[in-house]
Amino acid sequence: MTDPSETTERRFESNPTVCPFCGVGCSVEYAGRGSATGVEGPVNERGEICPKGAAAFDVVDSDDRLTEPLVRHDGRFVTAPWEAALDRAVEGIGEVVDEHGPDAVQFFASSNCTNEENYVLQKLARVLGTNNVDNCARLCHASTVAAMSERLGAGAMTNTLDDLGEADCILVNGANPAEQHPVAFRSYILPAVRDGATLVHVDPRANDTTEAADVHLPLRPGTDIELLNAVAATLVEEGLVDEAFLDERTTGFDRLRERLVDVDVAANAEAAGVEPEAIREAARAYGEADRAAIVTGMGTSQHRCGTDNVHALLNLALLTGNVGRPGTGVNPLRGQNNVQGASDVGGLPSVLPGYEPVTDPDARERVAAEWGVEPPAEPGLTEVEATHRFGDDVRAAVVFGENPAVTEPNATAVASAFDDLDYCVVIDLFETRTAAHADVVLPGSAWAEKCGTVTNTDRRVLRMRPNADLPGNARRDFDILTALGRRLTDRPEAFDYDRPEAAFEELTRVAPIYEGMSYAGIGDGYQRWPFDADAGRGTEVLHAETFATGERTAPLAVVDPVPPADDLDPDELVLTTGRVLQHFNSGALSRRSDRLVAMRGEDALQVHPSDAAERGIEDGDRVTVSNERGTVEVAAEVTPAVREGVTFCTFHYPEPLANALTGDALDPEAKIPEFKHSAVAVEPAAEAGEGSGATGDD
Ligand SMILES: Nc1nc2c(c(=O)[nH]1)N[C@H]1C(S)=C(S)[C@@H](COP(=O)(O)OP(=O)(O)OC[C@H]3O[C@@H](n4cnc5c(=O)[nH]c(N)nc54)[C@H](O)[C@@H]3O)O[C@H]1N2
Ligand SMILES: Nc1nc2c(c(=O)[nH]1)N[C@H]1C(S)=C(S)[C@@H](COP(=O)(O)OP(=O)(O)OC[C@H]3O[C@@H](n4cnc5c(=O)[nH]c(N)nc54)[C@H](O)[C@@H]3O)O[C@H]1N2
Ligand code: SF4
Ligand SMILES: [Mo]
Repeated sequence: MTDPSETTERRFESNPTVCPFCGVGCSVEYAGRGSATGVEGPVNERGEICPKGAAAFDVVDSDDRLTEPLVRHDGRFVTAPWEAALDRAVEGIGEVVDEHGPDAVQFFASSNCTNEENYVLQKLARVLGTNNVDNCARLCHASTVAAMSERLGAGAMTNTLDDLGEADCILVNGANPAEQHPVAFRSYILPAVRDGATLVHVDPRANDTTEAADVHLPLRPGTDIELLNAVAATLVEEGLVDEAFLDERTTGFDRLRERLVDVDVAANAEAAGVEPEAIREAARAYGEADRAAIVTGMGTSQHRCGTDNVHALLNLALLTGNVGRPGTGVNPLRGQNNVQGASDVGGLPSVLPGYEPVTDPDARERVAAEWGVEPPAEPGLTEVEATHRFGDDVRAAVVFGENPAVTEPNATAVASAFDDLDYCVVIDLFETRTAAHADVVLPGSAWAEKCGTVTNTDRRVLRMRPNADLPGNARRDFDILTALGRRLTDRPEAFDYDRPEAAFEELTRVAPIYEGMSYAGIGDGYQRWPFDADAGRGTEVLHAETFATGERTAPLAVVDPVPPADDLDPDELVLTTGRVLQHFNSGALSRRSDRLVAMRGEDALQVHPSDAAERGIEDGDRVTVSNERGTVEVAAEVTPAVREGVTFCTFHYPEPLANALTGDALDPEAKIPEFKHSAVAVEPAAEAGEGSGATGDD
């Protein structure tokens, strides 16, 4: 590849910033010739990065970037000057507000964007008069956050990446960090394993993480509670619980023990489809370790019982006293580079910046003192609830850096629901499938074109710095959002920031967990929340003396199995979906990179050899995958890596679209979708299909 600075007008310069491609938060900068290089940073201390990080500039420099605002004219998009496009957006949204009230508008915040941008977006929603703002943490760790907040008082990683290195046992449940958080895996988890820590991997598929595991429990998707209850029962039965910790730091042990003595480990093992002895081995590894850490991901969280799955995991940590010390805890690895921050700064419908409930009058008053307007007291809609109500009581949407027409479940229905809206504004880098349903599309700024902060998976606020100027007439997201705030609300002065830093300073005044932080304080390093302004440092290990609830004790919970929403016919397979190393989420970014596409071009459906043989399917054959929600065609990858009865594909490609098949069921508490369990029929495709859309639209 030639240096883009030589072939285009755009200017690139090297400034340490944060990789956009996962929540680990590696430091990268422009290295010339269209490439990123790792630079020594707080997380990647030796400058190490993964293949996605190395390809991160391919997105910035893609020819597909939107460079002019688009407005719909006679059903088609035409380019428009900024003023005209902003006027149209404000008029369209304004009309819906006038006619139906502010709760008829849904705001999608962006886990791919900065704290400052998300802070302004949620402020815009709330100053307009609605708490209808959510980000794709809803699709991701909403259930983890719900369970952990309820039991421990905070939904984030209890511990740090650094102190994972001190664990003697690491239980990875429903996560594949070797591919999804590569630097966390290689630089933190793997060294602990090489140092003697036992790695237990609970995942229906064997993947790169499994390769390093001592124990692999290839459970049936959706049976985590059966499996984790059997682990808990073994801990109790074999005396591996921490009596002193149970006495001092927990409540409800007697009740849980009563239930666990009734758990038949062999029966639960059978329900989960694993060997009882493997469950006992995992329980012993975890229970006998001095310091045992849990790492959890989407395999745990993305179920209609996602919150209960996490409750079952939390029981293990509390039963064995593995909370509040280095090398222990429950550690959700977060998704995009700012999914933690988008939530921290209030991009959620039920909490204000810093997780203060919207229902708390004191919290609302504190915010009102800064904004001059009190935010509404009623929690707003979550994003999947909202799309289910498009055209009904939700009449307009502002979608900032999210692609729900590809990434929400039952996406075909979601895409057509967008057409039921009276008005839709999208702010993105590309003409995505979601943008295709918009009235106005505003061209925003990519990760390397912005200044601001992001908060990584272990609660570290890091600075982003521009490495490139903007393509064409694209604008900085921060400027787009503040312009919308000034025009849409009756408090234009509340959106008059001269720079992102001013929004960050305001954030530190309204979000208690960020109080005392500053750009200068972060510098080339980081500041971690909860931040102690007097001591000038953050808390590394949460819940040491008291839990973040303020209590000395946390409750144990009785958790009963919940069947998945889709019933399974005997001739059907369970489809579970997820990710691969070379691609990212909806693919809008990763498919812009020739080098990532060259590493892995098309999607494939993993099918177990015996399921394939039964259906007359051979490796590489085109197959159809169908259920009542849709039918997709894809190539089969016949492999024993998936367990019998289970099939797996990614959601990185618009065709075939995993989310054509996933269902509408939501966790009742966290409202997270059931991405990890759908019943599907798989059969050979009638005739050779067209190639998949690996380079098609988004
Ligand atoms: N390369 C790459 N990295 C990424 C991303 C990406 O798209 N590509 N996306 C980022 C984002 S937004 C996120 S949220 C994280 C997600 O990171 P992960 O949580 O690692 O993501 P997934 O691959 O969705 O799911 C993890 C594992 O859950 C397993 N699983 C499926 N069903 C079940 C089940 O019922 N029980 C259990 N125990 N396991 C199950 C899957 O086989 C899969 O290996 O990754 C981030 N990093
Ligand atoms: N079947 C299935 N579906 C899933 C999942 C699964 O495991 N299985 N996982 C779910 C999870 S965990 C997540 S997080 C979601 C992800 O869902 P999304 O957030 O919808 O997916 P992304 O591909 O990250 O899309 C982000 C959009 O933001 C745009 N964008 C990126 N950076 C910027 C920026 O700086 N500025 C602006 N303005 N736009 C930007 C991109 O072009 C893209 O269109 O998918 C969910 N969907
Ligand atoms: S591990 Fe994550 S943050 Fe680090 S380089 Fe890879 S994708 Fe980027
Ligand atoms: Mo995510």
